[in-house]
Amino acid sequence: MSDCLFCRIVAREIPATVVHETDTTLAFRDIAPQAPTHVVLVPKAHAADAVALAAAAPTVLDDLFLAAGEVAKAEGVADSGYRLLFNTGADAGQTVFHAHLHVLGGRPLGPLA
Ligand code: D5M
Repeated sequence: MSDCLFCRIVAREIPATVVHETDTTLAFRDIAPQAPTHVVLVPKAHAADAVALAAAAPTVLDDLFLAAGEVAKAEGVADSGYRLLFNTGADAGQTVFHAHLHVLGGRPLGPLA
């Protein structure tokens, strides 16, 4: 999708700080980090949100979680703990409508709002 921000990052048309890549996923640093570690992981193939991804390509959802574990290890937050988060829809605060898994860590995160 040429008008999708994260498709354009996957296509390397827009720069991002990539920290991990697999055949099906790409992980890059969030442009507005909410924690010392804040990485977003996206499927390379477009899906609007996590539920759409689960319907279209469930194995890629697995790939995202496995990649998130690798990112957490590489970032040094695997032992202390980290948050995995999919915002889904406008009321949840989803602003980019290409499924993405946030990996947040590096400080105590507190309860969800
Ligand atoms: O999360 C969308 C996230 O995407 C939000 O935390 C900012 C991040 N973002 C937006 N543009 C970029 C670029 N260009 N690079 C890296 N990160 C970016 P949401 O769950 O939809 O609110």
